[in-house]
Amino acid sequence: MLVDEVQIIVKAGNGGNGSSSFKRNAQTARGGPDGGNGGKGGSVYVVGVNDIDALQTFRYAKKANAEDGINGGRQKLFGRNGQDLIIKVPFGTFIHDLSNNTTFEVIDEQSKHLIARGGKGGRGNTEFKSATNQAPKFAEKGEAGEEKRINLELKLIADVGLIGLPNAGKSSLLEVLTNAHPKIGNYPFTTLEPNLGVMEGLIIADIPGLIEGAHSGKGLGDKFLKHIERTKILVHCIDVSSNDPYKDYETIRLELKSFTETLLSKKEIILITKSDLISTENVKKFVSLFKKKGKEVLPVSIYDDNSLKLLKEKIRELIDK
Ligand SMILES: Nc1nc2c(ncn2[C@@H]2O[C@H](COP(=O)(O)OP(=O)(O)OP(=O)(O)O)[C@@H](O)[C@H]2O)c(=O)[nH]1
Ligand SMILES: [Mg+2]
Repeated sequence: MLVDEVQIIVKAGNGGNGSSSFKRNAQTARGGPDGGNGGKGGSVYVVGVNDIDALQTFRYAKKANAEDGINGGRQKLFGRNGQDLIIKVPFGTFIHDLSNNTTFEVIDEQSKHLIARGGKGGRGNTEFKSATNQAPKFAEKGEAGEEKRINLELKLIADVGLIGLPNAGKSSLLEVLTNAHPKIGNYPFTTLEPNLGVMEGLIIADIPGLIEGAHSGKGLGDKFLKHIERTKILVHCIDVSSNDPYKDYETIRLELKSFTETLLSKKEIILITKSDLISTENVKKFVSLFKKKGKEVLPVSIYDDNSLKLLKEKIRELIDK
């Protein structure tokens, strides 16, 4: 199951306490202060990774801690710093910090984003020695690490989104156009979560089938529409065996609109899929039916390489436009 939204609490490590101690050994009965400093607490960072499943880590675990710094010790022993915690999130994840209501997006693997700062280590009493106080007993406590509640929400970054009613042939197209091997089946809702594939450097997302009322949660609901919100173009698949293909088209368009108007304004390619199932004559009828409504459609079949070639060209053309 794709985990595409989680809310978690992250806690940076506390700083270690400074130590308060005095040199004592056989030679020195009353030596000076020798308490070491505490180590710094580990901080919590987020980095982007190329793995849409990276949020799985938080399917059950809702808390993530970086390590505390170690306390300072006698003989000026410095406490070790706590280890940082690096949280990996897929590219396209929005990090919303609920404590200060800020949001940013993780788009690459270049940068490490600080989420919660580790506490500073406390200074040991050695550091407080001065001309006027040769034997300070005071040592600092380590500072507490920051704690934050954050929401991680993935919105896939794909160039092309495949949409349509269930069973329209979306996943089959993803398979023949890209390197992906999605589950394909002759029944509705074969696809239960988005699949991604790469076609000549373009990322194509195949999402579960949409039905009337999807925007308000019907079927697999609006859960996946957010994943096509940021695509450059939509490829709308309409099954050639439908009784009323234009109505199918309008049903989906209405769902897109109800989810967010921006989906409607995206460039689109309308496909009549599985064109091998009917005669060329009838395919032409479909094409002219859409033409009358002012829409251009492209008939495709996974068994017709030429149609796939035309589709690839069309995708390129729209992306480059
Ligand atoms: N004859 C023929 N069958 C096709 C073609 N494309 C897909 N199919 C069949 O149509 C059925 C549905 O295909 P899928 O690719 O799973 O459809 P989908 O739109 O991803 O379906 P959901 O994930 O359920 O929304 C499968 O049995 C495919 O083998 C095609 O071009 N020609
Ligand atoms: Mg599918």
